[in-house]
Amino acid sequence: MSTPDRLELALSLRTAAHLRTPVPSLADTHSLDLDDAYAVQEALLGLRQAGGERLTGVKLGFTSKAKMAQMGVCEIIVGRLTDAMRVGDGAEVDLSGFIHPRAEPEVAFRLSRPVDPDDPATDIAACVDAVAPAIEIIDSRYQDFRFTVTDVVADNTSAAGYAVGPWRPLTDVANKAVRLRTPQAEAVGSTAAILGAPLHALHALLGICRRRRIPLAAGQIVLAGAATAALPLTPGVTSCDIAGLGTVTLKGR
Ligand code: OOG
Repeated sequence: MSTPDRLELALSLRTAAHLRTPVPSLADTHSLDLDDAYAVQEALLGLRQAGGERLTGVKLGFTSKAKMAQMGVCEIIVGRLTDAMRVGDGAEVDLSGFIHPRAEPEVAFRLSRPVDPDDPATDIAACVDAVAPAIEIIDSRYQDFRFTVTDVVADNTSAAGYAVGPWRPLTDVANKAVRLRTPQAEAVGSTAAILGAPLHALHALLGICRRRRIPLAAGQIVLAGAATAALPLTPGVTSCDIAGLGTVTLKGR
């Protein structure tokens, strides 16, 4: 796929988000491979940066079987987070800014050092200094949240918002109870659902960043992927509680 074609797809996804009008799967009308999809994602990030947004981190998708089963995608993917997506812990979120938002319970890691994915000796866990509970807001720009793996990568892995709770020095976060509560529903699980342990998600991230030339800078955060299926984000308080890490909330209105 040519660079102008990739840019055109990025523009159509950005317009879908701005107008809150979802589009059909790109796979219906384009032959897109994973290289094209990550290039569309990169172009979308470039459009955000041209509008003044700053990259704040990365997120993983489909690191749990619960999410793979919910969406029918079985490949680990990476998307980008920017400061415009950040929601303060406990802050209000205007739901009218989304198409069909969903909430996911996540573990967030903070990078204290830049990570060099090309160095085979890189120990990504040693570059992490803190961990926190987080809620990710996903909002697919595709109709009915229906997409292929290339669609969702192109759409920046449905990234739309995130709230991070209190940071604490990196501790063992394997096999901790996870509870996501919205005003209408609840999902419970364990951090063990995230590739056996959330730290494994960091190793998966390193491999993808190496292949896709995605840089990881000091100060950025990493969302390790949802431990449970996502729940619709509705008006009222949504919370994510992770045993030993604490709670993060946001308030939809
Ligand atoms: C794609 C994003 C998946 C996760 O944590 O697995 C994701 C989607 O389900 O729309 O963020």
